[in-house]
Amino acid sequence: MGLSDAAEGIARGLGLADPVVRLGVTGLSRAGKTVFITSLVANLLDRGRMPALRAASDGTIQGAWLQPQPDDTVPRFDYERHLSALTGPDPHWPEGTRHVSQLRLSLRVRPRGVTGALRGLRTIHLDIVDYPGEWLLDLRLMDKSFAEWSAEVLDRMQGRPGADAFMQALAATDPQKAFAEPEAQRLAAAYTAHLHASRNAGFSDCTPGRFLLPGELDGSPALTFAPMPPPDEGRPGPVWREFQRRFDAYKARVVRPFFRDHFARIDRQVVLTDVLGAIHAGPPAVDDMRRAMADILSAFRPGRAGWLAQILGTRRVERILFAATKADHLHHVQHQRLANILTAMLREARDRADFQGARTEAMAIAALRTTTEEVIHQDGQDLPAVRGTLMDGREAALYPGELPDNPAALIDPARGGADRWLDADYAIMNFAPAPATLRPGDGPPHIRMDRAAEFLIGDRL
Ligand SMILES: Nc1nc2c(ncn2[C@@H]2O[C@H](COP(=O)(O)OP(=O)(O)O)[C@@H](O)[C@H]2O)c(=O)[nH]1
Ligand SMILES: [Mg+2]
Repeated sequence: MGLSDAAEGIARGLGLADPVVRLGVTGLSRAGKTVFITSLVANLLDRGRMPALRAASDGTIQGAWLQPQPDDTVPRFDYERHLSALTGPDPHWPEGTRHVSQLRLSLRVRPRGVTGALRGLRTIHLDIVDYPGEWLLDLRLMDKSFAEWSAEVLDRMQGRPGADAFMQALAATDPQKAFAEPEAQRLAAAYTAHLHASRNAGFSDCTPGRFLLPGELDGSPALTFAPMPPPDEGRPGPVWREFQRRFDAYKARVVRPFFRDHFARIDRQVVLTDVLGAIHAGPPAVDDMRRAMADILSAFRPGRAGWLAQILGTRRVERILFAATKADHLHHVQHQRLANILTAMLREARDRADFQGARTEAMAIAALRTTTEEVIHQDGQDLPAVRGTLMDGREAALYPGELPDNPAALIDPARGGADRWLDADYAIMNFAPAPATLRPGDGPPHIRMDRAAEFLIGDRL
């Protein structure tokens, strides 16, 4: 917490400062966080395409502008660069980001009602915090010992990409030999390679999250360990003991500060999920995503005791939106199905996490719409397709395949690993942002970003 932030907190306590809503935006890497924030901000600055955000359509929002954020040590979300990537003369997707970043958007609003009119305009600050979902999944590490975490991870690893190479590296390690850093690095590298390969194959649940997105911690001891099988006759050798120590350091020095400094201060949260990508990757990836959602939800409702409850105090996230991104890959006739699948996954996650904390909702969105709809004729059938520009510049109308009408058809077999869905053109549907000539007052084209904004912040405006 920066000094200006502390001062602001005190002023707010006295009722002097403008209200602040802190919106967390998370999701696994490539889920669409950067594009979401860029589009949200652009569409709040120019609100022509936000009819379902009531405060925008009824004129409550009189103005919006960016201004310096209160946290001086957190990198600023590079809005201008991302926007010009998406909407500039040569539209392209922004580069990946791998750390926390933040942006403050301030809104000038006209209070509603008779007394409101007497009070004049108010200012509300929207602090948007972008952080990797991988870091949130580290929560599950916190109440586990190194032995418990190792057992769980080694059990889950079977059959996932890169598992064999890691198991070989483990087998080549003599547990009773003296600890040597090169050996630790070899094991950590094999384990990290396995995590990357699993992520690329569509698996969500890959801990420790910083192994995938290390940032400035790359190469540090806290990130140089790997899971190990239980020691022989309960007598841990030197490697095991050092890895246990590093695992504990990772929790204390990496995971905990993230929850304290960033997570604990969030009021509203959007969790972006590439559900279409997971469905395309196959049933195990869907099953894994469902479990990851339960883990994410449990972060928002910690038990009464425990370290996270202590950090959070009385603060709670009030609303959580789960959004299936990239819905512009589907003709709108399939959007409801996508939303139903996400709702079903969320319901399961809620049951599993025993969740009653915040209001939650599930929605299919596209932060940046890259396609138009078209019906194509194929093998005597009319297929609801989408047309867009592929990354190589060619234009194409493609049919991604059909989602099941009943979400259970997709989620239940997921556990057994049965049918496949979205096997048609989905694999080659890699659309580039469409060149856009924005009318004055309009933000970039999207699908349901206005509904997302209404759910997330509408009640505060
Ligand atoms: N078609 C489409 N693709 C998207 C959309 N949002 C994100 N993507 C794709 O997903 C990739 C990752 O998005 P990004 O925002 O960088 O993900 P992040 O890693 O979560 O920040 C982009 O490069 C695009 O290829 C969207 O609204 N529509
Ligand atoms: Mg990003």
